[in-house]
Amino acid sequence: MGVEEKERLQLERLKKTAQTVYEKVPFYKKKFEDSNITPDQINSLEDLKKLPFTKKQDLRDHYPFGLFAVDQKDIVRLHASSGTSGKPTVVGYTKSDIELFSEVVARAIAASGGEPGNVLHNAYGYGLFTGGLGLHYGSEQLGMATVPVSGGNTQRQILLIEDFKPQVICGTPSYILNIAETMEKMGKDPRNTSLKYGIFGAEPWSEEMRQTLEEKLNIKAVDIYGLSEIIGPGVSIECHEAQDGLHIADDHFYAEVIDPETLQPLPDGEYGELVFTSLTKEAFPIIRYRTGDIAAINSEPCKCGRTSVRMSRVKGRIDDMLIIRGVNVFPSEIENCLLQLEEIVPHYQIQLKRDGTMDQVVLQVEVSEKVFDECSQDLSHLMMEGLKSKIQHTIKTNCLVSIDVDIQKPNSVPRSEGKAVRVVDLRKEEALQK
Ligand code: DLL
Repeated sequence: MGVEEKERLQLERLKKTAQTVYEKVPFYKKKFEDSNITPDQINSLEDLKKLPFTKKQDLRDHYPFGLFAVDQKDIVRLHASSGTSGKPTVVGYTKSDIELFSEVVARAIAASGGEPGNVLHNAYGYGLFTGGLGLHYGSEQLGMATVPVSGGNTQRQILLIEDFKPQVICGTPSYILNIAETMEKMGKDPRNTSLKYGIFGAEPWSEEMRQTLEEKLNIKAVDIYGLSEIIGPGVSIECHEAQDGLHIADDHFYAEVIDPETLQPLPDGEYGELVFTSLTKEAFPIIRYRTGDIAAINSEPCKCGRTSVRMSRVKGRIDDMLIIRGVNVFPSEIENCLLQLEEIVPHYQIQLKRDGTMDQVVLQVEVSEKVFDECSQDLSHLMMEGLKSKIQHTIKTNCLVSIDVDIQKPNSVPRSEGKAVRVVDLRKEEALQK
């Protein structure tokens, strides 16, 4: 769709959404009144900036169904994301929302390289998480034979990949890496499967991790992004043609980037917090939702021909950003460094500890089997000290932070079957033990 035509459509849909939430959801009516705005004052896309933001806490405060804009009888599906603290955030879908969800995911799979008639191996978790069912409905909508394997039971996944011969695989990048490594351990070559394309997301991952997965599995891998509050997966995806930024389904989800401190919109290309407004959802329309995710947007045309606005890879969540002696760093930036070193494997965990009154950040990494054998399976060898300073040096050079490194033997860092846990805060536990 041409940009002007798209903007006309976005405005028409925005006006309707603003009107609906004002009439149907008391929370929005009050928010609009507090900001002295009525829906009829929305006359351009610029006017969106007059509308108040919505935050995760607002969803929690109205748990479970308080922000729904339709009668309970029109809801056909509920999903929820597990909150790290307290109650989960719940989202609802009408029949037409499920059609929209399927449509945007079908488009996403097509952008990734999948085609009607292909087989899709879906290793995203099925359940309250939107990943499994989201990819499932989209894949069926596109006309693919969908294998609803979900996460876990890795050896059986490998058997199904060998026997069903899927062209497309999807799952979190950390779990797909786990599958590829398990294949290697079983003496199978992961480059020799039927797979051609991978659709990986639901957690931050780095460009280096893409290269690792593409090489290990002999596929083309794209990044898919989404969050349950907006719909689930399919909010945006890279195209396999360019692999250069994620195309936002912006006829349905309008994106902004703001400075998380001043809340002012940022221009194209500048990193800040992603904010989305749904334009067509019925059950759970959402206005200016602050995602907590850090990325930049870009309105330049893409070489694939799609006219949608693109977003960069998500660097991470604001909550996961580490501040080490005043320097900000995201786990995905540390991952980038680790993947440059062939002595270690790309499984890692960052532990936050307390040493007296000082916060301590310890990076747990794992040596490769090869290095482990070379040092006679003894990690205390001098060589390990050399490796430790090499890792520290790489991180210092690339991320400008000094970090403690704890080198472990193979298979000691927990493997992921869904979203990987990259940062573990041990400070509270330590305080309790004292
Ligand atoms: O993770 C939806 C999804 C499923 C996306 C499958 C992609 C594939 P939630 O569980 O609500 O929904 O978690 C949303 O996960 O705010 C980001 O912080 C993070 N996230 C999702 N995709 C990416 C990505 C699903 N590609 C939260 N890169 C979001 C980085 C991502 N972070």
